Amino acid sequence: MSEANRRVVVIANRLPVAFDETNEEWIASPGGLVSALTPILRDTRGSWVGWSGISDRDFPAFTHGGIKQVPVTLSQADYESFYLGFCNGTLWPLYHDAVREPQFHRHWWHPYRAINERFAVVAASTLSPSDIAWVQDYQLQLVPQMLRSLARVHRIGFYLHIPFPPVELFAKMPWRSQVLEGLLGADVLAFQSRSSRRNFAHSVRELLGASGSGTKLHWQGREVTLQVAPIGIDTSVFDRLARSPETQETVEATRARMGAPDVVVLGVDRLDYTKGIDFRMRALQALVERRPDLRGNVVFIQIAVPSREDVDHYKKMREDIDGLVGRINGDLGEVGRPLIHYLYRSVPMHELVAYYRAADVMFVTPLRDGMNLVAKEYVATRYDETGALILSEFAGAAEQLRQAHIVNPYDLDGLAATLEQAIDSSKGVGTRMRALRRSVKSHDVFWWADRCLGALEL
Ligand code: ADQ
Repeated sequence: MSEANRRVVVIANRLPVAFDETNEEWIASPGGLVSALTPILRDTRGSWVGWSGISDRDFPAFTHGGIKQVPVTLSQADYESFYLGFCNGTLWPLYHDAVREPQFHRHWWHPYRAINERFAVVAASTLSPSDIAWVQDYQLQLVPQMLRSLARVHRIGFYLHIPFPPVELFAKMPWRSQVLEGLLGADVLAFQSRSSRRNFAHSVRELLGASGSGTKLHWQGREVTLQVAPIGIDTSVFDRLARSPETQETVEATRARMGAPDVVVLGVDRLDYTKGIDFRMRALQALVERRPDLRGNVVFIQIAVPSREDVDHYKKMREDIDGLVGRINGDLGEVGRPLIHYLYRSVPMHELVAYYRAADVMFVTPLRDGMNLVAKEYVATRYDETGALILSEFAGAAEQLRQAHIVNPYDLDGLAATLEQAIDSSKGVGTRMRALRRSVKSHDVFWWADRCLGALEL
């Protein structure tokens, strides 16, 4: 079979479509990953295996957007133990530097294994020997090895969207060997950053005794390639929306509604304890306390998308942020002019772009992040090369966006000083933003997909 004909089968926790139960129809879930993979899957007659997002409901395979969609069924109990439990109560905190205590429960691990097996069985039923199987992310780390024993395929790839932790942390997990062996079923394992690849190679050498370098491991008579492939965004979508007259009107109206402040600082995140939202708010508070002249002239907008609200750590986080916003506004706001404008909701993309355009300073302070696409989206909207990006050194994006104001989010004084500097420098056209834009454009999501699938010999 010629290379151009090789089918790509993506295996991910979620399908790229969501089921609308009111109208009983499938709706495409927008996003850079989906826009990059859709043409490839369509051209190769590929398919996508994933959960529908609706528990306790079986859906037959169907075609949407020219792609065969193969749903995997999860019950409510599966969702709780597999997704909320092992994925987001164990793996998520462990892989993010254990900034919250990871919970190790056997009654979460067993469903994790069983559901990985379910995904592998469904995927195997749609795979042929010349296909590329491309498994996505931490929810499905056992699938590569399971697929290897269930199906004959051309190549198996795995992409980790979140960081891989240092061996000292990873080693705490009681099921560390099973997870590593699961991943090593892949021919190519790709990571967001050099540090994640390095951590993985160390873990495999130390905990399983595998041999090899940081880029090629030898395991059970096979060679496993370790790749660094930082994910990007579809920059053209952000650029087009940023330049539209409607966006400009929204920007002006938004700034006017806030009392035409001199400087707008913005944070945009899923409400997650890894994103450092509380740290950035405290830094803002410290700066405004030290510089009373900024009161009334600087505003901070925080937009937080609700996320994993059924997990305890997330409930607590929401209460903490609510309290912090109230306290800071109580201390430093004026009637009609709060220092912090806080929206707890998802906003449509055109509105998000208007906020990016309204922001003189983008404040991105994760305590640990695989990549952080928000930083790249902000840069992609700054077509006039204005604006300043503050970026945590612990985001994968910091390996690429060296021209940002790089910060340690734990260092409150440093954060406040950098915020002050960014506020002062944000109005002019900057060589920093020019360099950032070059990097974001040249390493977009299409570059990323080519790099990953190229290594899998598409
Ligand atoms: P996330 O942790 O979700 O992704 P991020 O990369 O920043 O983090 O992506 C968030 C996405 O959600 C962005 O596209 C952003 O525009 C959108 N978003 C955020 N707040 C929003 C709001 N209020 N309304 C609407 N949209 C909002 C995981 C990893 C990251 C990695 C990505 C991709 O944790 O490290 O970069 O996957 O691999």
